[in-house]
Amino acid sequence: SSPHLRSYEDRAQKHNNPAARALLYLMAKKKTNLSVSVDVTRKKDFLAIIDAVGPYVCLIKTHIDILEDYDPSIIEDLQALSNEHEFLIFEDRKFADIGNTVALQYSSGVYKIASWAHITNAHAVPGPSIIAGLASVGLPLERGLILLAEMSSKGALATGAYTEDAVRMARARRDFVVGFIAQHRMETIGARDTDSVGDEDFLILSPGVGLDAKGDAMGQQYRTPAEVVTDCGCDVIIVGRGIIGTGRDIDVGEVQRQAQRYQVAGWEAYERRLSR
Ligand code: 5BU
Repeated sequence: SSPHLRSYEDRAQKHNNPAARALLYLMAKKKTNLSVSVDVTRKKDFLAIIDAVGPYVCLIKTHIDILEDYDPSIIEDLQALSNEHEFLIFEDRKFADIGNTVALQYSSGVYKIASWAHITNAHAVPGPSIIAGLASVGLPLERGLILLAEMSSKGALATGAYTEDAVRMARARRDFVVGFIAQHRMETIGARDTDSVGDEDFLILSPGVGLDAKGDAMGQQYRTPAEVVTDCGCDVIIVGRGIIGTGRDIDVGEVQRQAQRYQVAGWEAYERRLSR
């Protein structure tokens, strides 16, 4: 049956990719399908938020390049929090170049993303070579890749045939591609042209989740955890401003309360989906 009708625990036991297995295992153990997107520019806020939301999340999503006071010690602190609170790390890097270039961007430069991010993501636009390039670095490190099949922003071009071709690319590299950024499940796409669909288990990670706002002034669109997880069968809810707020000053107590609120909403939506 479709992965979204099975428990995270069952899926963890059967998944072939180590990063996906670890994520599904943590989701079941901590009873959370929440990923917090820590989109802040100061190291102090970044680490304080992660420490506060750590108990409620399965995955911390980063944009490491927006930190103004980045230094390599931030990664050590992030890893210590990841071990303490038991969450995985997802760098939302959205790679989009030829295989040789993305391999360098993933392994090297200032951030050395492959050395600390269990999961990262990529656009499908360059074709299969982008997966080959990233896999050459990530597979030996037991990493997982998420392909962008859809986006949450208004007017996104990743629709229709593009989304279908992204799914086909992923199916050809199920050792490394563990899921999609998408707004729906992808199993029904192109199901006729492959016989591997039956046992495939792609995680659907969905950004654009909010309990209070419907969108922002720059085209972001929000759906509720119930719409995303129960109705559309997505696996992980990604929440940024719904939890960390929009102001310059961070209220860590409020951030923690919101994280707990989204954890409960996401988990209830998952339990409702399984009981349907
Ligand atoms: P928000 O504050 O919950 O709107 O933040 C959403 C985050 O998810 C933000 O870091 C985006 O870069 C990211 N995102 C997204 O919003 N929509 C997408 O389709 C993709 C990523 Br891919």
